[in-house]
Amino acid sequence: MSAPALNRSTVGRLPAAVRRPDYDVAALPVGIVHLGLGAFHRAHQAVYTDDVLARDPRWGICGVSLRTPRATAGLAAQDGLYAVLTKSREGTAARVIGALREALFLGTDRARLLARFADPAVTVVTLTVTEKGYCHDPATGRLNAAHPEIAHDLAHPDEPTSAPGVLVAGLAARRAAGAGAITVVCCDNLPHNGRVVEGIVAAYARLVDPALADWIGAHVAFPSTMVDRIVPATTAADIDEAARLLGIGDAAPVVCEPFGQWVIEDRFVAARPAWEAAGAQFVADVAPFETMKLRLLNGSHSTLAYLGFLAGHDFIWQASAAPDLGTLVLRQMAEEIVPTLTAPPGIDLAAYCNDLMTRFRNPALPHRTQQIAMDGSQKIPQRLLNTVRDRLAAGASIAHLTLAVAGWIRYASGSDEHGQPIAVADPMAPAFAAIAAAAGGDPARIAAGFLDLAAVFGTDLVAHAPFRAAVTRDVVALFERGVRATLAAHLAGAS
Ligand code: CS2
Repeated sequence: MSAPALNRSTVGRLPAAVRRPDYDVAALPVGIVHLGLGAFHRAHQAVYTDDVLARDPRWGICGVSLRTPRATAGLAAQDGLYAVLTKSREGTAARVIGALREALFLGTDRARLLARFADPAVTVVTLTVTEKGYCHDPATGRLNAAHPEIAHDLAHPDEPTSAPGVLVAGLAARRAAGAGAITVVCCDNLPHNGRVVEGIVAAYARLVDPALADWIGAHVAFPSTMVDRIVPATTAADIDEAARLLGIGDAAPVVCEPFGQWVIEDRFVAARPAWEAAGAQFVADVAPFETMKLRLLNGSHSTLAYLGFLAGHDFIWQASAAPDLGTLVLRQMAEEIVPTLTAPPGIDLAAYCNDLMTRFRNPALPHRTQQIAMDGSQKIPQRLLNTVRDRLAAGASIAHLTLAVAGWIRYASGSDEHGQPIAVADPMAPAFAAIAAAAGGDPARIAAGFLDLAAVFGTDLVAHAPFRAAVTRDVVALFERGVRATLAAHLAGAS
C-alpha cells in the first residue's frame, strides 16, 4: 500500500525530527513571483524565504514552470509542500518547506500569472531559468533578437513562452494596473546577472513598446546576486528516501548539500523579505563574489564534468576524488583562477578552494557529470573564457584552462572514447554536429570549427592565435591519446 501523500492535512503527522513550517501555510499571501520552478529554486531561495515567514508572512511564493507541467502537478496536489533532503557524509536531514503557495504552469496558467504581476502585494520577482533561458548571446550578454523563442514571442505578444517575453508581459500588466515598483532578482549563474537581465528586458521591451521600456527603466530594479548550493536532479531513490524519512509520500522532494550561500546587491525598489535573517548577505557590490563563484566553483565543475565524463566518471564526487582530475582542478584553481580574483570581503580564497574540493567530494550527493555538462555553450564563457581573457591580458599561463576548454570541445563533438555517441544537450548542438560531420574525424578541424564559434568565444578569442593553438593542441591530444594519458602528460609537464 502506498504511503499517504504530503499535504496540509498530513503535515502534522511528520516525525518530530522533520522540521516543518512554523507558520500558517494556508494563510500565506503571495508576495513573490518566481519564474523557473526547478529543483534549484526549491532548495535555495524558497528555503531562505521559508526561514523568514514565521516573523513576516507576506512572502508566499507563486512559482511558475515555463516549460513543463511535470513538477507543478505534483506540487499543486501537495498544497505546494515538499521536502528538502540535505545530504552529507553524516546522513540525510529532511525538512518540509511551505513557502511555495502556488505552483503554476505557464502553458495553462498564463492569466493567473499575469494577475500576480499586476498585484501590488507582489513586489519581488525571482528567476532561475538557467543560462540558456535568457535567450541571449552568451559571449556578449545581449538579447538575441533572432532567437526562435524571442521571434515567436514578439509575433505573439499575448502568448509569451520565453523568460524575457514573460517578464516583459508581466511588467506590462503591472504598469497597466498601476501596481507600482517591483524588483526582479536573477538567480542564475551569469556574470553581472542583474545588469544582463536588465539589458535583455530593456532591449525586448523597446522592441514591443518604447513607453513600456521607459516605465521599466523608472520602476524596476535588477539587483545582481551570487547564488550557491549544489542541487543534483532528484532521482527515484530520493523519492523513496523521502517517503522513508517523512513516513508519508512526497512526489516532489529536492536533494542538496548542507552548504548554501546567497549574496544580493542591495538595490531594491519595493518591499522585500528580510532574507538576511536567514543568512543571505546584502552588499553594495556582488561582483567579487560572483566572479569567485563562477570561476572557481562552476569553472571547476565544468572541468570535472567534461574531462570526468570522458574518463568514465558518472558523478562529480568520483571525478573530483580521482588523483589526476583532483590535482588538475586544484592546480587550475590555485595557479590560473585565483590570481585573476579579488578576494571578496571576509573570504580567504585558499580556504574557499579547499572547501570546494570537500563539497565536490561529498559522496552522498550523486551529481552527474552529464547534468553539469549540459548547455556548455552557455556556460563556458563565464566559467572558463573570462578567466582566460584575464590571464592573456596579464601575459600569464592558460595551460590548465585550455585543457578544460578542449575537454568541452571533445565532449561536444558528440562521441566518447569508445566511439559511442554522447547525448549532447545544448541549444547549439546542431551546430556542433555539423562541425563534427564536416571535420570527418580530424581533431584539428574539429577544434577549428568550434573555435570559430563567436557566440561562445567572442570575436576576440576567435581571432587569438596563441589561444587557438593551445586549445587545438589539447583537443588533438585528447582525441589521439585519450583523457587519462593526456592528463598524465599534462600534470607531469605543465609548470
Ligand atoms: C552546476 C551548477 O549544473 C551546473 O552547471 O555547475 O548548477 C552548480 O551546482 C551550482 O551553481 C552550485 O551553486
